[in-house]
Amino acid sequence: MTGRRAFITGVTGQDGSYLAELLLKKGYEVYGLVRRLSSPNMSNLEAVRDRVHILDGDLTDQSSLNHAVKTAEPDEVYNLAAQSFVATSFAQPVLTGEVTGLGALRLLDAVRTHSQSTRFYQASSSEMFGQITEEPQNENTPFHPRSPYGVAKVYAYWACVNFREAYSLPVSNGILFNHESPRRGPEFVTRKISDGVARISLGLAESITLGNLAARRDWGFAPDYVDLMWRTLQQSEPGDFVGATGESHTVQEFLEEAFRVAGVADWQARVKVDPKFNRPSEVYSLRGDASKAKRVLGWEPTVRFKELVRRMVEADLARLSGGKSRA
Ligand code: NDP
Ligand code: GDR
Repeated sequence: MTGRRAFITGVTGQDGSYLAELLLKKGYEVYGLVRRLSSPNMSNLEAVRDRVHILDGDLTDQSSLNHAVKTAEPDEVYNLAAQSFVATSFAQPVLTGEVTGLGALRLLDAVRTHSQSTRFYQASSSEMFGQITEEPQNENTPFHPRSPYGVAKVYAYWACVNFREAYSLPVSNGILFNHESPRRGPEFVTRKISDGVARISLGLAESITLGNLAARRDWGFAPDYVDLMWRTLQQSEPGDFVGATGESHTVQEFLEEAFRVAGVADWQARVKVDPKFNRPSEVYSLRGDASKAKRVLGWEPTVRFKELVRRMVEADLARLSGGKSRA
């Protein structure tokens, strides 16, 4: 496929960078929204930086979004930008609402005004399920968000459904469960563990300090999930899709596996627990049912739990020993 144009917000993030690479491989012209930072961080985009058209803008600034949509004239928009760290959303709830919630509405409005045939993908989240009422969770499971982040994502989700219903716009939600990679931000628990365990293994750190080890998540591999995003927008009818592996593990299981991969014995002696990492209201357990994505999109995750842990720990070991890391 050639000649198609895609506009990605959050292009410097974990998913945005993998998605940019995937779409470039498929022949798309790729535009990415980047907000001004005093110290720009384009490290995730390293491999494709010179092939992505960077547009300045911010999800809190309507005029920059209008301008970006007019400039890119996209066939497909992927709204991946967000204040995406759940813990920070408790400390900065209004900012999180502005960016993660209203930001999606601003972008929808820019598309409605300037580019009505554009297909729109919203990065919705399993955090919307929050305090779960059934397991596994699917597209019909009720939402009960447990953080300002989850609340903002529910707002954005319904804004998308509303624009689809009110204006017949081709807007879709991917309700994605946790997905990780060597490009995962260092505060998220999987990367904090892979980096911490690699440091311990190389003699650069003594221990790692975490919060709730009993939390359970359905962890997949980010490149699989950006493929789901693309498949979602190839459908002639818009819709909402859960993306998940269907398997869940505890933070402790992730830890044990990471220490095993790094060849460090006696993990209990290396792990401290500090309640400062606990959240005011926790999401204890999530596990997704992606059978609709399999049936309609032909999507299936290719990387399972142990392989994911291995890839992340090995990447951090390589990076910390001076090798390549962020594949
Ligand atoms: P990241 O945190 O890695 O990336 C977030 C991106 O948003 C970064 O590029 C960041 O830019 C950008 N951003 C933040 N604030 C603004 C703003 N005000 N204006 C414009 N851009 C902004 O997230 P992921 O790649 O992990 O996730 C992508 C999306 O998917 C997010 O919306 C996330 O909430 C959602 N999601 C993620 C899941 C996961 O497990 N990874 C699961 C379900 C949903 P900068 O580099 O400047 O900080
Ligand atoms: P999550 O990811 O909140 O699921 O959101 P995170 O990795 O931050 O937490 C997962 C679980 O681990 C527990 N935990 C810790 N978490 C962090 N960050 N640090 C710790 O030290 C720690 N110890 C235990 C947490 O309490 C939690 O239960 C991610 C983000 O990518 C969202 O943007 C996305 O929407 C969801 O995944 C699906």
